[in-house]
Amino acid sequence: MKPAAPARISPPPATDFFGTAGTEPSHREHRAPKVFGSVASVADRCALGVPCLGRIKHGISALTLAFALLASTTALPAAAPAAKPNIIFLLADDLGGGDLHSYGHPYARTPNLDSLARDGTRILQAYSTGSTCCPARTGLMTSKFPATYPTYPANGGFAERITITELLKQQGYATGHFGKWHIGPVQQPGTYGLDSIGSGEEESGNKKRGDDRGRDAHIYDDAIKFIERHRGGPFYVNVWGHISHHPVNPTDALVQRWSGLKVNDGDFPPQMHGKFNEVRQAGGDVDDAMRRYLADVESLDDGVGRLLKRLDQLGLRENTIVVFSSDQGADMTKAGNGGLRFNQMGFNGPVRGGKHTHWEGGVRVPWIVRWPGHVPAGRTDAQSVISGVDWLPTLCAITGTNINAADFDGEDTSAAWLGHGPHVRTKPLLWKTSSPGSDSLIREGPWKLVRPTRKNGAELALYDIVNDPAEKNNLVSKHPDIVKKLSAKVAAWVATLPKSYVKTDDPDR
Ligand SMILES: [Ca+2]
Repeated sequence: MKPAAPARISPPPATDFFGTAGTEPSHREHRAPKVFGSVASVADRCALGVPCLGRIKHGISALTLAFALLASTTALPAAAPAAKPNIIFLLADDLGGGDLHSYGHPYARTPNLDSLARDGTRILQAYSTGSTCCPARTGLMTSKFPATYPTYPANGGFAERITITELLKQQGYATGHFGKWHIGPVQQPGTYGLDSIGSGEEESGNKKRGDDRGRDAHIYDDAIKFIERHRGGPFYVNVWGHISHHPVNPTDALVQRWSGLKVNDGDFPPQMHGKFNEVRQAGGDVDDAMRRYLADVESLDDGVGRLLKRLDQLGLRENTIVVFSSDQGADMTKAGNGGLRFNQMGFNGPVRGGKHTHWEGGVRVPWIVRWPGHVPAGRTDAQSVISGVDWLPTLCAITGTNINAADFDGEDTSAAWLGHGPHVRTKPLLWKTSSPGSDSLIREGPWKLVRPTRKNGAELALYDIVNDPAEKNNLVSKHPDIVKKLSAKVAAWVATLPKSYVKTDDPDR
């Protein structure tokens, strides 16, 4: 049994989730990412796992490179095709952007997720495609913005749109999905090209809450078994847990690990003080609420640790891409219809808003990618702006899966993953909930424009996210030219969207 947490834990590493985000370069500083089977340079092909004459370092002379190329084609037998990398996607549910120790939480214990960050790269400006569960997962699976679907995908599925799992299935991948679903009415093997689908919503609730390993432990059990079955690879697996979605109610044994914790408001920025005050004013106990929340998160980290350990035991560490993220920002204590949710202590960092909002606190998410020997270890990328819609095209580039880029809303960000340089977007990020009258938003370069509808009476807003991630300063009057340009872009996008949406009773829409 782990010792109880001390009242105060040593300060976390430098908090740079939002604090040091740099400006996006004004031009593309890196070469276009290369893919399997393309005319990639030797260095790029090494980086992507293609066999080559050792890892060729930067700075190699042209003559040496030419010799190496000549040798590889004339003096040596043809190399066997490279083993395509396995892919494991660990997705938390409603986990805040500041909820990990490595993202600056003053108390959280997340050593296994922190090890992923230490052994891989964190991309700090990572976005969800929606501020709730299904819209966020829709962007990840299909590389289409959720507002492009006339029927809410949780109800109607992805219709004719292709998914990343179908594409990888066609490439010979074994495909699995374990945990939360929320992406369609049919959840059985074969859906979206998935060979194996584990327990979903119906298994997620009270049935599994008695497990002293945490409510997601069974999901990690199933994912580990899938990995064992397909250890010969290649495999792709979604491990989509329920932590830290409401209700947060871990077992007493888990909470006991945090018995010494007392919350000091000063350890958090003012954004969290509002949550604390709401709970206190309603007669709640912030210390108790925080202990329960952190116990829930710690049990997620335990599950990640078990999976990573098994990966090592199976000898799969080197050829497996592991990505960790959250579907959107942490929930607010007042969200939903059930009154105040004392235990929703998720921390979004020093920004505004949370789940159900399009403030940075609602759509900015952690993004960690580990791929030993390919993705730089211990690196923080503060400049690239990436999104859930980029998941599909990025993996297609890495696995040599041909797609027509114009069919998708995202773009290939593999160069940023591989450390070739910051990703510079050619397509803007766009948000809108599936309602004709809802606000629409765009992120392009450092700018985020909020275009309100007449209905809600909200104001047109322009924020410089790089310098003002907390969205405090509305710059509409200062930059009318940018407002005009971005307003036109987002209006043109809205004009392409469905004029009406099939109604859904999903409270999470
Ligand atoms: Ca969620």
